[in-house]
Amino acid sequence: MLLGLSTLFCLGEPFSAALKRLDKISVDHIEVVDEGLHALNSRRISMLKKAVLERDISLSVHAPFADINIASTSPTIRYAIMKRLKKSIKLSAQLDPECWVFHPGIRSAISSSLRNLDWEINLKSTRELLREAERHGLKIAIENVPEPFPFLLKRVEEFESFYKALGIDGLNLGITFDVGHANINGQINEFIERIGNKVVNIHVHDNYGGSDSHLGIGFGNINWVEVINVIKKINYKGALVIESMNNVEESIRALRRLISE
Ligand SMILES: [Mn+2]
Repeated sequence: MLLGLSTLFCLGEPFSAALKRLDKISVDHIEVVDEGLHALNSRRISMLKKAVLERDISLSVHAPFADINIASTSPTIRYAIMKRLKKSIKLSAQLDPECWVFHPGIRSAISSSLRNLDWEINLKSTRELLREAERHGLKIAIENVPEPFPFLLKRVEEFESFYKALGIDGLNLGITFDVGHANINGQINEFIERIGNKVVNIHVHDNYGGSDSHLGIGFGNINWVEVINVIKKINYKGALVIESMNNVEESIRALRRLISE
């Protein structure tokens, strides 16, 4: 397993400053968040390519997620969202990342009147992203997201229904398993046991099971020894991407110890 770090914790810093900071942190993998001050463009792609060559690390990209809802029931808004995501896919492909991670859609405010429409649009958008990614030779993965937000895919049962509905298209879609998010609905083991074979990317951060606080590893109530053992059982070879907002250095040390045990 590789030790990875998301740029989420330094998203408030200008991109070049963040890269400089990351240069001093020893990890095997970096997940670049294509958002805000770090939104991908040709200049930032060149800087990242240089860092990859110099440091011999692998990359993944987190798709834009602010104001993004792939299940939007408004055709105009959905058009803008898909345009932004397709731009991210196209730019990310130039980095040849392990995968491109995106969030499932959000339940519509008129969901009760238009039953299942948001669910259907979520499927339609996912298929569209899969086609776009295939055109650019990119592997994509959908992430389990936390309570209490009205996302369509939070629980393992919802993922199972989603994959059933996707049918053959689902074969090319991986899962980013977010351990912190799964802790909030008490399904860490369920995810690994039931859909562990789809997992291509893993996010790690801690919390107390109540809110999605993205704490450092060991700073919440997650039993990391148990988590790493469960992950080892599915023979996962990818990166464990730290998505903590604070105590990043401590998280890296803790995770390094856990992986090597
Ligand atoms: Mn995550």
